[in-house]
Amino acid sequence: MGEPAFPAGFLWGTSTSAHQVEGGNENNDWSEWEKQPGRIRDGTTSAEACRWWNGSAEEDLATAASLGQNAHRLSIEWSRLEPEPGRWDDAAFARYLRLLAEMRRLGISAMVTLHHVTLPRWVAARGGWLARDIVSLFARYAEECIRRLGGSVDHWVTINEPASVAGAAYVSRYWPPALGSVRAGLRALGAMLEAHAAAYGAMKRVHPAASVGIVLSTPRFEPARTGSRMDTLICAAQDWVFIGSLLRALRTGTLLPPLAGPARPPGLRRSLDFLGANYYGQYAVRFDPLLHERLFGRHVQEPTVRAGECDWGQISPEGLTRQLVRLSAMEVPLYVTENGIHDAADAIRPAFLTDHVAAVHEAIRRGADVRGYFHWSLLDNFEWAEGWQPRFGLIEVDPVTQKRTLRSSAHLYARICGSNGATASGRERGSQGSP
Ligand code: IFM
Repeated sequence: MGEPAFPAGFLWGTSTSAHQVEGGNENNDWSEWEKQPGRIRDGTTSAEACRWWNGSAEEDLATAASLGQNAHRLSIEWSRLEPEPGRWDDAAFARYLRLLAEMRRLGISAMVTLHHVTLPRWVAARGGWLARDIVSLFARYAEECIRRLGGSVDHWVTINEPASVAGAAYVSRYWPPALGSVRAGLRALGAMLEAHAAAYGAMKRVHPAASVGIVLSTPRFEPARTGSRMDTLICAAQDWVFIGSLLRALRTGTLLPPLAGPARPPGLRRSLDFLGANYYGQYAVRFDPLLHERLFGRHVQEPTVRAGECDWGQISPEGLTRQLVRLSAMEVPLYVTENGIHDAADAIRPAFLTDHVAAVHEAIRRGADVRGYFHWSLLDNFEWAEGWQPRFGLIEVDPVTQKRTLRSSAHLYARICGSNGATASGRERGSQGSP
């Protein structure tokens, strides 16, 4: 197999999130939302999801370990841990502790996200990310989590994809609370950055050596028409609102327009020990004077895969390399915390997987300090407003029977993990795409 292609100790894993896999979450904003007619495109609900809360997590992670994965990124469910303001649920903490202990036994490093899309109902009732006291509530929750689970977690993520949540839930009406207001979205985004900083500070006070970061969605935006000044301008504006302004805020501690909130949220400057990048593809942005809620930019690329309103962009491994090189300016270790494609037939995924791992390798070659790659997802799960139709898993799941079937890509990824990436790096690409 030759020299390992990636740095020693590289994390090879997969990602999931609590609401998407646990099942039986009845106390968060999505549990109510997904039951309302028309909210979920295929009419499904998360229901039992993948039954991770009731024991399947350990079995699925044992499969992951047997496939050579040495890391997993999961999220914990705030509504289970703090079902009412200030009341901590010991049994829920114990459940996560059992899971984390099993991961350690299996040799799987744990990256744990505190907030991945859902909010407890009681937080949502106060206004969610617009609630007056959301920053202190989130910091208190983060502090309790690190106190109780800190010894079992290798990396903490405060918030997953703040800009996606602000966009889908506050600017659009695609996720709850469906406010449909650009202003609310920008306030929610500012609040998430403020809450991240407060959580970071609270966690470091408990465990100064803890590794705490944030995960951003980092699609690539490109002007649709070369030479069009308007496309170029709007493209830069979308990139700024979705990615650039967040990077800048995290680096300098200052919220610049259009982000709303205090100009310098306490503790925001350099409040990250690592940065996670979720990357699915590239958007071609075309000026459209009527599309104000999308900053006058329509995405006109031919999507490789689309589900309903959700378009993960055009496949572009090169875009991942470029984003990782760009993110290096943050001067912290980087992780690809999500990357994947919904492809029930597993026809596109093998080449997608190999090419994106190779793209990470190329970024490292160009100087990016990338320490791990987490494929989205280990197994099919509940894809929010799109329901169960998009299938992102290396493992196929029948949500009714709960039967698991390994897709070819699961075996391909096992070879990548087992060779520390050599089978997908530039040097040994002979079998590219073949399962
Ligand atoms: O399933 C989602 C995940 O929850 C957040 N990032 C994108 C994934 C695929 O859409």
